[in-house]
Amino acid sequence: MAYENILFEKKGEIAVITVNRPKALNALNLATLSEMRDAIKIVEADKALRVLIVTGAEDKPAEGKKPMPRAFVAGADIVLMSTIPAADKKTPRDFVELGQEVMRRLEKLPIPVIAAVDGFALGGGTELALACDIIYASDRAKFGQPEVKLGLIPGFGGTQRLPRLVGRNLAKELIYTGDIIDVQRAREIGLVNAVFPPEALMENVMGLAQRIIACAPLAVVDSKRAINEGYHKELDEGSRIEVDCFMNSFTTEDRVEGTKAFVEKRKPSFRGK
Ligand code: CO8
Repeated sequence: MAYENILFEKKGEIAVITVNRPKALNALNLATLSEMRDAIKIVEADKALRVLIVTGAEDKPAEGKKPMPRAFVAGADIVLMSTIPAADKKTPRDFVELGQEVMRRLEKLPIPVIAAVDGFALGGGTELALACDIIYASDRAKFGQPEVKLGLIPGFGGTQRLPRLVGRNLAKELIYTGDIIDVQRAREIGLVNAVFPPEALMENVMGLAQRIIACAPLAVVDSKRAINEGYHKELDEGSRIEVDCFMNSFTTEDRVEGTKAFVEKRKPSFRGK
């Protein structure tokens, strides 16, 4: 599939999806979400991939023109939403369900997904970052769920994932007011893992990806499964899930190699088996 709204690249064991509508601050319309779904399905099927990075494209204006503000994703496409009459129940449902599917597919990918957020991550942009495992951001990143200012509510998972990540009442404050927060505040409330100058963001995201890739592939996948499947469960059930995932990793050749390499004081050579 040829993409018009995203860039999709594989760099060795790392895949990168870049939302690429910088003239609309990378806003998510139906075509963009469909292309993202398609690319995520490719990542799901490609067992050689170890990490997925999700980011937003920078505007490259014609000479003499001012670039658009830097954005990860400035939300769902408001221009498109403004054309949907209140009586139309089908278009917004298709739109919101597609967005939900994209977020869920990202979250459920077996491999880790890193959001690299430079600039505005608003509405669907914060929600896209929330569906990723880890959020690295630039010092000019801004987050928020401004939907109530438009007469709607978050629809790509914000009312569900934001309270789970930052706590119910902080999420309520952000969602009821539509306040936009800077990256320091986002870091303070646990929304962002780490902050870098814009020019150092991708290098640090790649460094994180490489640190993950240096570990045993199946152990990373089992860790993600244990955390995601156990997160919303009672501790007893979560602990049972952890035992299952632990057993999965413990019975791999990589576990034998990893523990032996430690004893033999050498670097392990993992094969993903
Ligand atoms: N959708 C479409 N176009 C957008 C969006 C957007 N979300 N955000 C910005 N743009 C466009 C602008 O229309 C403008 O285009 P043009 O140059 O053609 O007029 C261009 O990007 C630049 O934007 P601004 O001129 O506004 O730039 P500023 O620097 O003045 O402001 C902001 C930057 C603060 C980011 C501002 O653009 C803004 O507030 N954007 C909207 C942010 C927002 O409210 N996002 C939430 C959207 S709702 C949502 O995400 C709900 C998810 C669930 C949807 C369910 C679907 C049914």
